[in-house]
Amino acid sequence: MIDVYGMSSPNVLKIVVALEELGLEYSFHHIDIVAGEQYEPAFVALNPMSKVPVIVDHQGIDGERYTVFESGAILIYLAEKAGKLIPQEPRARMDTIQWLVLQIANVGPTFGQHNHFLRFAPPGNDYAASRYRTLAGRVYDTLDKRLEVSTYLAGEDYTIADIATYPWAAMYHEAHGMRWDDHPHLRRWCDLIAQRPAVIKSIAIHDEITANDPALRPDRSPDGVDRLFGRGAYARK
Ligand SMILES: N[C@@H](CCC(=O)N[C@@H](CS)C(=O)NCC(=O)O)C(=O)O
Repeated sequence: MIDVYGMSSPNVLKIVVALEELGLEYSFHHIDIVAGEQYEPAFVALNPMSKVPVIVDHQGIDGERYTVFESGAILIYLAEKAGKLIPQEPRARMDTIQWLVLQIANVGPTFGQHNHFLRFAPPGNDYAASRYRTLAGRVYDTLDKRLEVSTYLAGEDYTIADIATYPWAAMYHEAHGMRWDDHPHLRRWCDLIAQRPAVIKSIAIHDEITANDPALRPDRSPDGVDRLFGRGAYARK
């Protein structure tokens, strides 16, 4: 059994998709990041960065309990455990790792910042908003160019690189003010992945996670939101 700690988030959806694709048994636990549950000692013991997702595999490495944080590391762990979704052939394996790392280093951080300045920042951040829109556009363009010449990100096989990237591209492309006409190959790939039974099931599970996420409740604490975003009294002096 694998315990998954998470919330409504593309980084968490990645893990649900991988678990569903691999048919691994898991149990989901909400972490309320507005209430600050990520800073409780029991959670910090699982992830020193105080972020979700985290998994605890009770039959992990050597059969012992094993904890993994960082969504990219979790995807590698699950794929290695099951012997699927990461090719063994050296070239295909390295291609998978490169595109997975591109997601972790570029897609997540850049889309996350673009989202923040587009939806959550107070007015008066034109420089940052424009910078992250430009950088996000560059990432979408890069994915589109790759998918013009390759069925999936790492080649002809569906891998953890696709699982890592799909939730971000599918959830945010339109919300980020991008136009599908500019990214037809990305759209073809999104449509292809959206048909996978494990993805359909995972999105339904994620919709339920979203509906029950305490961090999204209308009565959530404004102070907790300030702490999450590092602003107001929580801004570092
Ligand atoms: N690089 C991390 C990013 C994880 C992340 O940013 N998690 C957010 C939710 S999507 C979080 O836990 N935020 C709480 C906080 O920063 O206090 C990963 O890929 O796992």
